[in-house]
Amino acid sequence: MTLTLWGGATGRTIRPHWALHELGVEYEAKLIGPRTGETQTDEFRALSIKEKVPVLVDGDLVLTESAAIVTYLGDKFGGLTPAVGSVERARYNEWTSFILMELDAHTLYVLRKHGDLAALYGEAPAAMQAARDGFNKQVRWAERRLGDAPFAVGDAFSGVDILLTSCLDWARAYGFGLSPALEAYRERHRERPAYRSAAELNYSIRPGA
Ligand SMILES: N[C@@H](CCC(=O)N[C@@H](CS)C(=O)NCC(=O)O)C(=O)O
Repeated sequence: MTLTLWGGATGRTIRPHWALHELGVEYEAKLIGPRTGETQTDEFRALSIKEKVPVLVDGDLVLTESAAIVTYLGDKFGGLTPAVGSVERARYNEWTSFILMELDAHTLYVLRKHGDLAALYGEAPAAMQAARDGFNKQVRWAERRLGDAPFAVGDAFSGVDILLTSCLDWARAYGFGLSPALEAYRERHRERPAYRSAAELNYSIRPGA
C-alpha cells in the first residue's frame, strides 16, 4: 500500500520527506502548504483537525507530528532508529525531546510566532529576546554532546540528525551563529543525496503569507 505524506514548504515538513528519501521508500507526496487554506479543506481536516502539516497516512494509520513520523518510518523500514531498549535508543529519545522542546517549540518557534507571524500571534519583544537567549543557551548542550562526532547518536545516521539539521538550518535562517563544529555537522548532512532530493521536493512549494 502506498504511503502518503501531506505537507511541504517548511523546516518541519522536510523532516519526514528526508526520512523517506533516506530509506528509499516510495510514497505519494501531497504538497500542501501552511497558511494557504489547504490545511483547512474538508479532505485534510478529516485527517487532522490540527490543520497542520506534516501528516503521514499509512493504510489505516494517520500519523501527525514530524518527529513521531520520522521515528515510525525508521522503526517500520529498519533504519534511522536504534533498537528499542538500547542505550542508543535512550539517547535518541533524549535528543528528540531536547530538539523538539528546547530548539523548536520554546525558542525558534517563539521567534517565528512573534516575528514573521506577528500579524497572527502579536508582537512580543520580551518573549523574542528570551527566545534568542534561550536558543543560544540550549544549543550549547548540543555542541557539547556532539563534539566532533559525525552523528548525534552512536556511529550511524539517525532520525536525530534529521531533526537537528532541520533546526540548525532554521537557526541559521534566523541569523544565529553556530559553533564551527555544529556548522560543519550541518553542512555535511545537507550534502547527503537524500537531503538534497527531499529539499528539492519540499521547497518546490511555498507557505502562504
Ligand atoms: N509539532 C508539529 C508542528 C506542525 C506545524 O506547526 N506545522 C505548521 C507548518 S511548520 C502548519 O502546518 N501550520 C498550519 C497553518 O499555519 O496553516 C510537528 O512537528 O509536526
